[in-house]
Amino acid sequence: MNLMKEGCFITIEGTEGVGKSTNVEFIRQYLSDKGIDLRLTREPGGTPLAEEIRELLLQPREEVVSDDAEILLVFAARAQHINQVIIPSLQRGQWVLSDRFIDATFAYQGAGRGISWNRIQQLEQYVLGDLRPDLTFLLDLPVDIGMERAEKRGALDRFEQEKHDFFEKVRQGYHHRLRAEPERFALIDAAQSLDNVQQQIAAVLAEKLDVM
Ligand code: Z5A
Repeated sequence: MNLMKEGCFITIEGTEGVGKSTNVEFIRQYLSDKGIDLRLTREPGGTPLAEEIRELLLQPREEVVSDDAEILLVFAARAQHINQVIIPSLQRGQWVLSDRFIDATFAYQGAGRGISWNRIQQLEQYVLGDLRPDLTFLLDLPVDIGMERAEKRGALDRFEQEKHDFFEKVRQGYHHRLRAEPERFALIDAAQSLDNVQQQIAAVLAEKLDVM
């Protein structure tokens, strides 16, 4: 795939309840105030077909979902999302902000479920080609606090029903990604007050806008 992109591709990641949705809205507002044309999207999802796959993935069910089926559904949704939304938007010069992307797969399916990173890299190469985020916010929070915040929201989806140990592995998976590519990540301590979190996010975005 020949990726001639004009816009900037930002992703936001973290374990559950870290405040991604809350801060996606903050980033949208911040960039809109700076006159940036932004396409907001999410994974799994972002197109009608990919949103249907999201439903399949999140729905609690009695049948055991194999790790291979899970990761292939994640990448099927992603292939659709990349082709229909992310690449066309970037090529038009829009910025794209995705609530989760490829790092979530290394964290959840890799560190969490135990699928080898080598296997995930093969799928990454096949589905993403040269596409990678330009900037990734990693909101980091002790697992217990995130689980508490998520539980307050009501019914838990298939991932949210996982236990503490699973999310601990996911959190470590994200830190592994951060250590491998520190220049792409902005690590934000999500246990701080929302004001402090958003001040840090704004500072990172201001720097990004400065160099563009
Ligand atoms: N998944 C996967 O396995 N593999 C993949 O490749 C991808 C995804 C892409 C759905 O993701 C699931 O898909 C996800 C992994 C899997 N499952 N899990 N877990 P999702 O992003 O839709 O689901 P989520 O992680 O549960 O995100 P969320 O529900 O949208 O939570 P959030 O966006 O991080 O948090 P929030 O709703 O913004 O905030 C939670 C609460 O905390 C809320 O009441 C806020 O007001 C409050 N909050 C936020 N910030 C603060 C601060 N700083 N202080 C105090 N309170 C705060």
